[in-house]
Amino acid sequence: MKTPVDIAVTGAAGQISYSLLFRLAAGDLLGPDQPIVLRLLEITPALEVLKGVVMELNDCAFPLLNKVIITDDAKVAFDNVDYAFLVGARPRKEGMLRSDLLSQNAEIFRVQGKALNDVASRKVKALVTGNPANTNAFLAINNAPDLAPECFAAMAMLDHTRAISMLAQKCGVLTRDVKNISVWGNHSCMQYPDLHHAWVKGQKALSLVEQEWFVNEFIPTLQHRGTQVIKARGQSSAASAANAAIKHMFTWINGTEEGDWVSMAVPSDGSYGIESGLVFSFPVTVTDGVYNIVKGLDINEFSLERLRQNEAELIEERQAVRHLL
Ligand code: NAX
Repeated sequence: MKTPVDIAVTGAAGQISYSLLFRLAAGDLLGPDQPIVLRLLEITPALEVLKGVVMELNDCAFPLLNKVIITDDAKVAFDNVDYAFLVGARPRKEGMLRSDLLSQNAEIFRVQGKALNDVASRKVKALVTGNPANTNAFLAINNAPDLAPECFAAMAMLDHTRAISMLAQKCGVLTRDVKNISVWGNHSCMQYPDLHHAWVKGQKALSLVEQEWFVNEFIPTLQHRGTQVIKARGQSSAASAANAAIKHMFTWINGTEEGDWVSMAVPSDGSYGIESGLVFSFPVTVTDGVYNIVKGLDINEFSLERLRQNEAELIEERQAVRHLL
């Protein structure tokens, strides 16, 4: 048997983790011959609930799950980890201003960025899911000066898989027939799901759907998909978010498929005129465990305007958390 790999998950007693942990323990990320140790971080009041989740994990008798560590100390959770799923964040409560939500979550990611900087493996892959995901990742990066910014990414994969599914349904094809979808920008209602470069069974997506559908249905439906799920389910997306987190990390480890790409929110290198350092969702390819922003795509006026709007929103979010940089 191989040496166990340590995986940290924060917000481990929450809804997304209730799906994520079981899939990790079943081998969905690292495969059927790689034992793992789960290092689970929660706030102190949630540790009792987390104990219940650990009981259930143990009750599954997963052959790959060597050990589960639970803690309320980020340095214990991140000790020498290669993979960190940063899921935990504070939900928005009624009456709470967006700026309060930003500051409270920013504080969490400031602390966790520092802890990763101090104790994680130097090649850690840290995926931020907790919202506002892009700005939280920006905070973590800026509080982890000894780690390469490329150790971090924020999750746009749920937006990406939602876009694939919606286009596949519209065209009456399977999701695997859809390639090169891009979701640009912020994981917010501003996000820009883009079909200009997408293909469906070898045909240009925009030659198969009407422009009207793309602009007035595809884009707004995806921008508000999370709200629709909450309306229907009474709770926010959980299993699909866990699936997206695994797909993001799996792709980051194993690479993108030849001729295709995925959407990941990563530190901008100035591509497409987006301010360097902002954590912005781009189409990326992954080779040898390293993501690369897809360069040189033609961006028309329509798309450029949406990229700019996302950049402006992220600059505004950054402004709200400046004091924590
Ligand atoms: P839950 O509220 O069910 O769980 C969050 C958990 O995080 C709680 O158990 C809480 O105690 C814990 N937590 C809070 N502060 C913490 C800290 N400092 N350290 C460790 N744990 C902490 O939320 P859930 O539905 O699991 O969603 C988690 C986050 O994912 C939310 O911020 C949510 O908005 C975000 N999402 C992001 C998505 C994305 O695509 N990027 C999609 C799904 C989801 O909405």
